[in-house]
Amino acid sequence: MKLRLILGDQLSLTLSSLTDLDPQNDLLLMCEVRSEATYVKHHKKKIAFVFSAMRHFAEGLSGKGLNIRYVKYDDPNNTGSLFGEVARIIAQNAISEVVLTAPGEYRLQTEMAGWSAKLDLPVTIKDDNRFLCTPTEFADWAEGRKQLRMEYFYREMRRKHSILMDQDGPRGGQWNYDSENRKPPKSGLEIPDTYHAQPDDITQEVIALVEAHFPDHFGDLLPFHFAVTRDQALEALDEFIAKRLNLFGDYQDAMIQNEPWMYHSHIGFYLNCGLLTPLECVERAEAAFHKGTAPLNAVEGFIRQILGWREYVRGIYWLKMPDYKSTNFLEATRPLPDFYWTAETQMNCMRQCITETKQNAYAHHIQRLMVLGNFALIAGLDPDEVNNWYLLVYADAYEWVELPNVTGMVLFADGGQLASKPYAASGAYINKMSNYCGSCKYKPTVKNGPTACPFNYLYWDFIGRNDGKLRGNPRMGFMYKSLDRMSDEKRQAVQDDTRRFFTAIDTDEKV
Ligand code: FAD
Ligand code: DLZ
Ligand code: SF4
Repeated sequence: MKLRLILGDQLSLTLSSLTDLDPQNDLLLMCEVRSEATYVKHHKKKIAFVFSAMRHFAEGLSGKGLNIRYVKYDDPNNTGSLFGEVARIIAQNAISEVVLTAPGEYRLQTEMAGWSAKLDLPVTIKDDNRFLCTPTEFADWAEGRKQLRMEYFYREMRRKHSILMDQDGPRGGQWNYDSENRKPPKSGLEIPDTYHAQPDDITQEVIALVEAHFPDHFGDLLPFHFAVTRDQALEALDEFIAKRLNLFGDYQDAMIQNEPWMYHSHIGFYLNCGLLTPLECVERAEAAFHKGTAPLNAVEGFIRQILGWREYVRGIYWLKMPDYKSTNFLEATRPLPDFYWTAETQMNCMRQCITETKQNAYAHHIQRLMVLGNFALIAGLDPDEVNNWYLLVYADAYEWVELPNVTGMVLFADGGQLASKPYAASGAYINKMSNYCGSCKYKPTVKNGPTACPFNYLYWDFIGRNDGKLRGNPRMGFMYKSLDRMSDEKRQAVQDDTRRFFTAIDTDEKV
């Protein structure tokens, strides 16, 4: 009898560890364990989502007549770790081999590599077949390239999977329509609400469990409306394609006060735990283009995120781990300010994005990158603390996708292996792409002094502080020319404002 362990982010019937399943003899194991729920203190909503989706998936397997053992979090015999649960079930059954699909995080992969010796049994770890590019294929693509730019990887993926192709060339003549996808928000947009599932008895039970066992974890548990089954996740995907995809491209980078969901898809949670597959999302979006219900800039933009960015960051993760986790090219050491947890700040953009993160375990890409991430970059926050925050606050966060986005894209801590230059920006960018500044104590047009937008002086302090590391970057030349032209008085004002701002944070003053 083989034991097949299914992890909480492996909720797919097509999983590689299930392909040669012997339904009569094999035993399946799923377990809610303390080690996975607390290796970072995940957002309450994320734990509720994963546990509820796991329970629904197990119920589906059991309905198919499969022999599944499901260990609940509050089972008195629960040992609290994946290994403990595997060892416990082996002690009770005649297991000849353990089979599983490779986990999504390096820490677990390393741990599992030692299981066979500890269990004195063969442990077969199969490649995760739910991605469109394996780590080996990515390493082959990366071999010998000086720069690993997403755009070239993406073009190969388009060709390989024949997505949005016209014979050999890209549909519409261009590979990338990003330049059409940067419209600032305008008033009067009617933004459809995100998908709302009705919590059933299983979800209600899980919500009570999370409330009882994780009271000190970050975030609001209620309201809870995520999809927790594959059918619901497909409904959420179809709703996005019918109601929001048409404007996804235009407003991809836009931010509006009290509009956390915008025209994004909100399917990252479902993709990353296996309820949806990347190819079906891409194909449904492409079909909308062919039907004429969504324009090319929107469909290409959406497809690029999944076929391009998602696969690319995973490739980078497995190529660069474990060293990637400890990189700190800019030698940033400032602790994460308390307002990342409390949202108590007068910077309205930060307050909005943190409050929404707390409520929804979600923020869209530009909020993560150009507000929360931009601040972390220009304030010089410690990469370990920033990574810890991003890994625990979002319901779609797993290290394979979170780490390259934070360490590479946001913090430039990898020295430019992923991004060609830091995504640093002053208040002018946030003011252009959002309506946050209108309700802020600070003024985006004021550069120095107590009413100045902190992003303005922090930006120039960041450029000056990292002169030795960034001046040589060809894409930063323009910024260093501006810095060189800056008067001594202006430089001094930037330094004074920055010092005052950091002192205020260090002394728990509200900034
Ligand atoms: P949409 O905007 O509708 O995009 C569709 C899908 O494309 C997403 O669901 C996602 O699967 C994929 N995608 C888009 N951008 C990226 C990207 N940069 N990297 C990988 N996949 C992408 N994404 C995660 O899935 N988990 C994370 O932990 C995560 N952390 C991030 C941290 C930072 C600092 C930044 C800048 C980005 C992060 N992203 C992460 C990428 C992106 O922000 C989210 O995938 C997206 O916001 C999820 O919302 P959505 O489903 O509405 O996405
Ligand atoms: C995220 C998560 C949580 C909160 N809980 C569990 C769990 O109790 N049992 C489990 O098998 N998986 C869980 N997961 C998902 C794992 O953390 C995920 O499989 C690894 O991080 C690898 O990607
Ligand atoms: Fe954010 Fe500055 Fe605008 Fe305030 S003024 S919302 S701090 S960008």
